[in-house]
Amino acid sequence: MSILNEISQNLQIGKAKIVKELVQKALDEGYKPQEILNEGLLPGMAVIGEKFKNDEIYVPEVMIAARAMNMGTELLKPLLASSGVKAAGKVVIGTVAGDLHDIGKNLVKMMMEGRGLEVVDLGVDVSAGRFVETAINENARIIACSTLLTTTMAEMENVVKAAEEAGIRNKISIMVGGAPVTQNFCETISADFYTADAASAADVAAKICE
Ligand code: B1M
Repeated sequence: MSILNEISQNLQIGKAKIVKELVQKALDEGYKPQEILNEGLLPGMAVIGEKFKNDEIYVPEVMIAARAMNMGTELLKPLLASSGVKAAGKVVIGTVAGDLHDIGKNLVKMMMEGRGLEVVDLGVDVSAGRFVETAINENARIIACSTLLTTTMAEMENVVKAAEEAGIRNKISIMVGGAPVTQNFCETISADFYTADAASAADVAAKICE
């Protein structure tokens, strides 16, 4: 079995410590951080997602796998810096109110930091008001909202409205993303940018801050 496969398998059974060791081993063997993420960690999480959907596993198993995923990505964090031009600017990021998923959001944060952006991470279950208040206090250029639940997508529109009400809409770019979000949805709620994955989100954010 290839080491990337081993990472995926161990992630699926929630062996966080082994995942961390294998990620380190893969790095030592010369695998690129992006390769470890895209061909080891993410496919493991995709299997978990499929099993969860089909009621083959339940919340505790998913949480254990998520912890293993986070331990693996933590190790890759300093290495995922892009070779592109460094951008300077501040981003306020969070998962919207009602949603506790943070793996995708953490990846976006990681990639943005890799592009030289300063990222203020508000965590999960973040209200529209808190996104906007923090953006004002931190003088941020971008608000980045993530969501994984169809039921909380509407919260993104509240962020756009809160930015309008606070009078900062023309000074701030609002980025949206997460599994149920689409370009069409982004346009419907009058957000500025939708990206499908963390690396593209970092590319767009870096461009905004150039
Ligand atoms: Co949840 N969950 N979950 N869950 N969970 C999903 C999302 C679900 C699709 C599973 C399913 O049924 N198939 C489903 C949502 C269905 C829907 O809305 N239609 C679901 C559900 C129903 C729930 C609960 C309601 C379950 C319950 O309690 N009965 C509950 C909700 C809790 C809440 O939030 N209030 C719940 C709970 C959980 C756990 C806590 C157990 C755990 C989260 C742990 C954690 O995040 N720390 C969890 C997990 C892990 C998942 C799945 C299995 C995996 C999500 C994940 O981390 N994927 C997920 C199934 C799936 O996605 N297939 C599922 C890996 C991650 C890297 O991908 O976050 O999509 P993702 O990020 C991507 C892109 O979307 C993008 O970049 C990343 C890749 O580069 N991206 C952005 C993300 N944010 C972005 C922002 C951007 C740009 C790109 O710009 C700002």
